[in-house]
Amino acid sequence: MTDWKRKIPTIMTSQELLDRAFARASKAEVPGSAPFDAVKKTNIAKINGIGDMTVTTLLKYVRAFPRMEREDEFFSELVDVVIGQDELKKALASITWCAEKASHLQRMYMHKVKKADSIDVVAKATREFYGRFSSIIKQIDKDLLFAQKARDALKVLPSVDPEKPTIVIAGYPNVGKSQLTERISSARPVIASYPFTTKGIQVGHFISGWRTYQVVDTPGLLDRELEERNAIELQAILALKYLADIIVFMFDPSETCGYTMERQEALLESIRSNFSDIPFIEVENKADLEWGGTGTRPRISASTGEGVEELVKMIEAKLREGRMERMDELPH
Ligand SMILES: Nc1nc2c(ncn2[C@@H]2O[C@H](COP(=O)(O)OP(=O)(O)OP(=O)(O)O)[C@@H](O)[C@H]2O)c(=O)[nH]1
Ligand SMILES: [Mg+2]
Repeated sequence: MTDWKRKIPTIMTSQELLDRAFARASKAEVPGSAPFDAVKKTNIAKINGIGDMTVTTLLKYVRAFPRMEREDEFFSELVDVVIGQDELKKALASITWCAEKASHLQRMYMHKVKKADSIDVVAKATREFYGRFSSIIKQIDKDLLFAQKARDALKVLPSVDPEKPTIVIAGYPNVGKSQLTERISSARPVIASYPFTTKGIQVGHFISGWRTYQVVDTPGLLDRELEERNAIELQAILALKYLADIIVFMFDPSETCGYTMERQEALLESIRSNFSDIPFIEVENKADLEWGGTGTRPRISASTGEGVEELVKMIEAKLREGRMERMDELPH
């Protein structure tokens, strides 16, 4: 993951860009050999100042965004779900178009002022430049707003290291995924007694021996068709698809999460069939409550910590097993 996240500057609105450039230009004053010459040179300085400052800023914005072609699949799909890749591309293309157009106006009016033979012509050309320049910058206002929203969304996307062994915690909403993530890793996700508390992917780590594991907390998934999934759920699906070396599927047999075990089992089945090549560990959480656990799966309480240490050991063993199998597949 590159460090562009910290590099995308705050994106100004059209009005802010214009106000800043015009304010700077209003202070321009260039001496000349005669009063007319000074007026000309001052107006040229204004036009160039406004043009240069704005064009540089616009191009800086465009360059600051990551090029999706260069990013890994997980990241580029995540950006698509959270922001919309096509919309982002369109917004950046409009901003580039505007920068070119602004630069063209700058050159054109600079020449007009240079060639002017009276103060009136200089004043008229400068006024015209201000008008046309404002109008094209205003045309990209919605693109700038979109870019600003995209910037904010990009900033909170998780940094994942594709090299690290990764445990993805999945399950129905409100079953305790975040509570478990917090208990076993450095992540500090929000935990709350309502569904869809977690709205994006959260990444934490834990170290065991010489190994660092990545733990990914995902938004809750409902048992429904992929096409019906919303942007929040799709992030969980992407984590399963691209990141998981192992999936910890969590049940809440107390059903205090608000969903029946039947529906939770149905979700497990559909996830299993979609990700059949990834090892699963099924656990039943909230064992500290009055609870209809099946007795066939490890029982834990993410709240009290009961059974969690054993679960972590089981995860590590299963990851080790998977690594051995992959090594066996290598040519000897
Ligand atoms: N009694 C009990 N409550 C728990 C346990 N684990 C989690 N909870 C509670 O269950 C609720 C949901 O916990 P979260 O960790 O936010 O659940 P989640 O699965 O991350 O939920 P979403 O992010 O909404 O999908 C919270 O009120 C937790 O305090 C547990 O082991 N026992
Ligand atoms: Mg959560």
